[in-house]
Amino acid sequence: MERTFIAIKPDGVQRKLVAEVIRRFETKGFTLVGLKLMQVSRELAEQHYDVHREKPFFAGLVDFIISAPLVAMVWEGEGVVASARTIIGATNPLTAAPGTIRGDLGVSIGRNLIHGSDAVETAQREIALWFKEEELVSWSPSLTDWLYE
Ligand code: IDP
Repeated sequence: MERTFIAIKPDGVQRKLVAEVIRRFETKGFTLVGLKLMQVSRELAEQHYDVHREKPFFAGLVDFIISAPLVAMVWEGEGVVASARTIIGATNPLTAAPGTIRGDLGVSIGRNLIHGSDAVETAQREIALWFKEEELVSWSPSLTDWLYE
């Protein structure tokens, strides 16, 4: 089964949108296998956004990510990496489609509420960066036969 890394960024936590975000992944049919509220270190934030190190928004992004608690999660399911990106919506909430998390709940690219891995390989790297193996729980929800043919 595929897994992806999802983070509810500090703006999502401050705006009390944790339950709203989790609801969207749960009701879709994905399985939560890891969850923690974290005050992120600068080192972890910089490692996570390493590909953006040279971008003009990098410093502000890292400062924002470490400014308040964040919720880190791992979700599992068939095709969950790409599907989670669809559920999350485009990077800029102003142009993100209605029905997506960013499209429904945000207005600013620098406060776009949520992170989701952009590819299967990225998900593997991010899960290993954010979670220890023993923090992830492998389990089969009893609903599985009603979700998958
Ligand atoms: P993604 O989160 O949709 O995958 P990326 O292009 O990987 O988007 O950018 C990572 C994060 O960096 C975005 O979610 C957003 O928080 C921030 N970001 C991207 N572009 C800008 C920008 O132009 N201004 C401010 N922040 C940005």
